[in-house]
Amino acid sequence: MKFASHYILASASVALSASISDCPGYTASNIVESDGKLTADLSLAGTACNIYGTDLSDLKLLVEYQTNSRLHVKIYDAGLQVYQIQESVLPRPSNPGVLAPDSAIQFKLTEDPFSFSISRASSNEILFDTNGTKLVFESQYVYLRTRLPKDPNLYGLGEHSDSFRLSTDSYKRTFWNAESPFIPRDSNLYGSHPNYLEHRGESGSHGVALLNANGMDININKTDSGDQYLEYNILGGVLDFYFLAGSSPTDVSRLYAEVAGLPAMTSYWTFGFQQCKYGWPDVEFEAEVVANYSAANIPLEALWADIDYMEDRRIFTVDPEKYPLDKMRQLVDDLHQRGQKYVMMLDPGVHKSDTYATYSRGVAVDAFIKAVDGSLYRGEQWAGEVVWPDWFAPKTQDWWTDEILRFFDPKTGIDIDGAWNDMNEVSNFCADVNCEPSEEATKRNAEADASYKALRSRQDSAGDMKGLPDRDLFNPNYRIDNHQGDLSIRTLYTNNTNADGTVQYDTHNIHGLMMITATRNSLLARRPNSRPFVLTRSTFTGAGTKAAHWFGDNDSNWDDYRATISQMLSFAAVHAMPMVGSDVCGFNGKAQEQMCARWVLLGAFQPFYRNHADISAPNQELYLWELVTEAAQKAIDARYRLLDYIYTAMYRAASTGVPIVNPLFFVYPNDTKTFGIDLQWFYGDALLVSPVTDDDGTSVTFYLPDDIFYDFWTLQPIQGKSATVTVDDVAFTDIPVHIRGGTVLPLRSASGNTTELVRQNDFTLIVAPGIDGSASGSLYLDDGDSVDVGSKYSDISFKWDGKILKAEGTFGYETDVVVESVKILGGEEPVTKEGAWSLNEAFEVTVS
Ligand SMILES: *[C@@H]1O[C@H](CO)[C@@H](O)[C@H](O)[C@H]1NC(C)=O
Ligand SMILES: *[C@@H]1O[C@H](CO)[C@@H](O)[C@H](O)[C@H]1NC(C)=O
Ligand SMILES: *[C@@H]1O[C@H](CO)[C@@H](O)[C@H](O)[C@H]1NC(C)=O
Ligand SMILES: *[C@@H]1O[C@H](CO)[C@@H](O)[C@H](O)[C@H]1NC(C)=O
Ligand SMILES: *[C@@H]1O[C@H](CO)[C@@H](O)[C@H](O)[C@H]1NC(C)=O
Ligand SMILES: *[C@@H]1O[C@H](CO)[C@@H](O)[C@H](O)[C@H]1NC(C)=O
Ligand SMILES: CC(=O)N[C@H]1CO[C@H](CO)[C@@H](O)[C@@H]1O
Repeated sequence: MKFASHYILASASVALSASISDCPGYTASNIVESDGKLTADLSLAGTACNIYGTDLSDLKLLVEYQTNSRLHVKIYDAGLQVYQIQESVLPRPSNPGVLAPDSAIQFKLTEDPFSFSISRASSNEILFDTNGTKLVFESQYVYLRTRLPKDPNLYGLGEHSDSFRLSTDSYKRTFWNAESPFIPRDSNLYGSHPNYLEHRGESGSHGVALLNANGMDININKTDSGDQYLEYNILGGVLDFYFLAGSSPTDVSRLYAEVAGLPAMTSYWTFGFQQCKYGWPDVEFEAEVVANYSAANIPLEALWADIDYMEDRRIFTVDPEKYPLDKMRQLVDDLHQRGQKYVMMLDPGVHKSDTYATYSRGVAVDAFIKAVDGSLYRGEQWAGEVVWPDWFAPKTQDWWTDEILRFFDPKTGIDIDGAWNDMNEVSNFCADVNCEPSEEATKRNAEADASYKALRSRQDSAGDMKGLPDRDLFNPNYRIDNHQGDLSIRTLYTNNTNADGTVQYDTHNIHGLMMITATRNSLLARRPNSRPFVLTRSTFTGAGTKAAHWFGDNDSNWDDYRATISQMLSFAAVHAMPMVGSDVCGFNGKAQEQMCARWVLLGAFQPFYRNHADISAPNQELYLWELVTEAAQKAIDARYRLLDYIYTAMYRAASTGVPIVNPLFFVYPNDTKTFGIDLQWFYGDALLVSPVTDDDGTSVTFYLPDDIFYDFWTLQPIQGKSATVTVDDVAFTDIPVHIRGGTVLPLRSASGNTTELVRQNDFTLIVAPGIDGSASGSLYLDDGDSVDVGSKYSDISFKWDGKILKAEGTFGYETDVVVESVKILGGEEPVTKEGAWSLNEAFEVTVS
């Protein structure tokens, strides 16, 4: 969904006489060290510089050795007034506590001026070091800088559309969730994940996660004398750091998931191919899309409904003419009968109209955000004049669940299989303070907010961590580089107060996370034993525990096709959000046939796989072109045969935090040539995908590490030589994919037109021996949908030693599906052994 018109308020830039280097810093005292813990007081070391706010004179330092590989460092105000992210929104990891000497990373304090460093215990290598610049901790500005080695390999700090390995020269990452049509480069986008992974090759990887929701700029740059640094410039909140010591990049992902929360396990069907379009005219047209997919022999797993279905763009309504309820129910029934799914959009903006029941019921329980005088805070969204849920208000969740239960009631309403939360940054079509929600909208709803005079005011009491009083919440002196302009442009006013006394200035970036949390809870209320499926545009640290994410309103061009790879890698490998993907073929603009064919193949090897386009873009359903149809049949066939392989990777991500897809350096951490690669990736950890990436190109030059690989399509071996390989004449219906030697790939022997049918097919095990002749892999099986599968799952490991393939593990999921063949790669031709090995117990296959 997009809103493309731009106009930005000119804002006065603040003339500064002082500079950060004039600030006095802090002095540490009263240092207390006990088992696995250190605390200290930090006092302002001189005259306040008050550069962008008021310097806080008394801070506290808390250092906790939480596990052998996780160190928590928190710097916060002694008065406990400064905003801290509510535990209810972002639960913190538990702290088992270890003794400091047992930790793989060590904290070192310098008292005056206060600074600290983090080093790796095994090598004393410094990972993070604030020496040389002074901490600034003000009411509306927090500043901290760490030195870094020359030209470091840094990844993460999403959401952005820049290279995966971040630029280290004059690079600014801004964090302020915003409507971002065309996903601009070098800009803040829809989500905020201020954590990074740094990879240092043979000496290891580590992670630095900052839990802070305030707007910020993180600068990665060099001083005039060439010293590399990374610095935080934050509009408020506390410095709440988790330092993660990994031995490998994969370890860092795993450790980060302990902090942000393990990703939600999604249902098997969510890996199917899905189709959406903003601007489908009516329900008959949708039914035709479904029929045309069947007729074209392109499997369609789920159909999506954008805002077209609503009456006057109001959530929880259907357009009585174009999308009447009875026909919608028929459509969903038909889909369900064929094993297909239906997902519908739910935006946060609620049309403000007394004749609209959803709104009235929300008003009755005080579910909406209020303005300074206690009246409802109004803005403009698809429905016209709208109000927004205050997710902090005590009854908002119940109201939201009630609306969802009513509208999506399987007996009387639309029995959806998932929900899509869009515009939840929050996006407001009202640009600025001079905007009145559109006249037409206001006319329709011209009535006073008489019942809203209960003034909502911030609580200023000490100790509640709800935000310091007396700040300029509208125009802070430090300006982050928000591409929309001032903080409140095209979103909620940052000076609005939430029901719990916190302010939007501090909580803006978590609105989307709160909405998807509420939606997920509501979906669980309607189907208590089905894994809820929520797709969100806006994200924050921890969003992977609730939802899937697509990369927003990109463009139907080759640049955005390429950008999907680094976007996917950042989310899946660094931000603990495995279920991600782009709008296949692009959202804005006209999709060109050859590009769409390539994109369908690319998307088939990314976790979330959906075609979607804007209302102003021509239709781009895959069956509309012959070439794309052929590409789609090939792509989806491969994807579906690999479905259990990727579902197993999803299970690993959800149960341990290891990434579902891998950058090359995750698999080859000592190979420096892999560190900058973001046009290739591993789907799971065994399949290397190397798409054609040049505009309209038919050849691709890609990197093969020093290892043995096997062409996924022909099964022929190819020895990698730490060098690039060029393949010419790659048809628009082809994508180079290689199996990494040393792996066992469980493949369904045949695909199916829905994932339900795929699940009924037997398996082929592809054994791809490594250089030493051995191989291993695994297969996770369950019913594909239950929230709690209990002991009814199988987790089978495969080990090939050159002669015997052993399958062992847990066999709790009963199935008639068997392994019908084992294929050993490596020779001129694969050696195939046929059989019918049950997946309900351990087995061995000898192949000679
Ligand atoms: C901090 O940096 C200064 C100047 O580079 C150096 O002299 C000093 O030893 C450093 N202190 C620590 C604790 O590293
Ligand atoms: C990076 O540092 C250079 C040299 O000090 C400076 O000119 C430039 O503005 C800095 N870039 C950013 C994004 O701060
Ligand atoms: C990378 O190098 C380190 C240090 O030399 C070594 O311990 C590690 O096993 C190597 N990793 C791989 C995957 O080769
Ligand atoms: C479905 O296919 C028919 C026959 O090719 C075509 O006339 C119709 O426009 C298609 N409908 C949609 C919604 O794509
Ligand atoms: C899938 O194929 C089966 C028969 O092969 C057919 O009965 C069914 O309608 C098809 N389903 C879809 C969604 O095309
Ligand atoms: C926020 O600031 C704007 C602009 O100064 C003002 O119009 C509005 O009343 C303020 N709202 C609150 C809730 O303080
Ligand atoms: C990020 C990016 O490449 N955005 C592009 C999206 O498409 C528009 C229109 O073609 C370009 O102007 C943007 O640069």
